[in-house]
Amino acid sequence: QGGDAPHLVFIPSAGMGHLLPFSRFIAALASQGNVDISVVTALPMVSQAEAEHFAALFAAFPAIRRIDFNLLPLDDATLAGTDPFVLRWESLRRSAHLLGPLIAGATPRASAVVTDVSLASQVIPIAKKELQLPCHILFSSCATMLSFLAYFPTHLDGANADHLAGDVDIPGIGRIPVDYPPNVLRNPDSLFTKQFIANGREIAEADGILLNTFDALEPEALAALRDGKVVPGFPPVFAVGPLKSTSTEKGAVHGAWLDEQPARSVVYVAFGNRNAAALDQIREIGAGLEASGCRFLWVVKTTVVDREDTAELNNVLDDGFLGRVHGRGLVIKEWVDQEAVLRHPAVGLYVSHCGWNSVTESAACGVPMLAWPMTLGDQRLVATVIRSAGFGLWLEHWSWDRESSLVRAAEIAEKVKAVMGDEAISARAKEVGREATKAVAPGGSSHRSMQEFLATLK
Ligand code: BUP
Repeated sequence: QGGDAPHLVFIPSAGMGHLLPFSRFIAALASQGNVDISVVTALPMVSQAEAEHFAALFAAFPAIRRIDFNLLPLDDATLAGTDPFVLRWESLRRSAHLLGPLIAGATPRASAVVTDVSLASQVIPIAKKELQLPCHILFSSCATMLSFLAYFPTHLDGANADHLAGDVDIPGIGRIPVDYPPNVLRNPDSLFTKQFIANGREIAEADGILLNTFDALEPEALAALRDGKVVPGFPPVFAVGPLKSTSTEKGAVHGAWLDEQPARSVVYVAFGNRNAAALDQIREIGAGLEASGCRFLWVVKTTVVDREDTAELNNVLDDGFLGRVHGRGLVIKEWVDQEAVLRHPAVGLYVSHCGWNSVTESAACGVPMLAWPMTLGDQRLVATVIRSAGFGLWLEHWSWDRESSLVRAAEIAEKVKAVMGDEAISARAKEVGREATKAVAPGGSSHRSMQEFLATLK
């Protein structure tokens, strides 16, 4: 670029759910031109999927600069057993002081920093005080979750508490039952809780928050944030979604098989990148899909980090399952091009773990959802968005906790059939899909938000 083009330095974090909005936003900016882009890259990446994904992005956009970031070793025995992605966030956070000099040395001089929310409390002061640069957050979840994150410290201060212990009343949003936010927040000693509170305290100091959502999907939460009801004086919120997947995103689609299936007849079942299910629950899901009589495309995952996933499908599923469903059900383990799958006219339902990116993809493609969130992260709060927007069903008692009871095959079959046959949900999903398309088209709410964000860089 050069000349007067602003130079944005992006600081993504770990986990595909966090990386994808970055690469999609970066690709959108790079394609429209007139912005210089650098990406801080912490190496090595945690998962194979991440490593391949970023290599493809840099290959597709050679003008994007890569700023290698060598993390300090994380020698801390107290962290043994921590989720590998949360551990990586901690590693980034503890090395964050090295970012100041790295970004200061960037040429041309950086005009603004865009960081992942998991690093907010470390990076905002570095960008603003040390580097005198505006600092934006690219938030990887929904506006509802952003409201919770931003308000939670105020709630704790009022309750004189250091962890989640009851319902949380968010001004402008309403009452959030205690079992909706990330379950781990009940533990004051968990690393995630400490990071979450620190980031929540700092986030209002950011210069802007970029969100992969759109006005018609979360009207109340966006209005509450923008009106300063959640946190007075909250920074501008730019809802720029749904962010489009990029040409660099590769994966299986099984298009030939999908092409042979009738319109809206296939149930797509996938529980995200980091949600390994227990074997007995996997078998109930299989039996449920079989009993539903529906066609299905099911992505099975048995480990948290993909490099370690060596289990053979035959050992995971019931004896004879693959033979019995042959032709009407596909069971795969590989990385799929999820948006291409959801966009296929044969797909009529997405049974999902409710990762936010996945929900925005389903919304964009007008595909109804059967929400089956975990209690670990933002997924139950995300499920509330599907419910309020009306394009899916969430059965709150469906759990993934190893200690709670299994969701049995018969109930899975019944609900899959029910949502597949629900015309109101299907019509609403199509409407949400149309609203998504309108939002990103010229003159749409997300398109305008993007222009407003770019105007702040001038
Ligand atoms: Br798995 C898988 N192909 O095979 P979320 C995921 N994805 O394209 P997550 C694929 O990864 P958290 C696959 O489309 C979505 O954009 C999917 O992000 C894509 O959930 C992304 O949905 C996954 O936000 O993250 O990764 O479980 O647990 O943080 O919600």
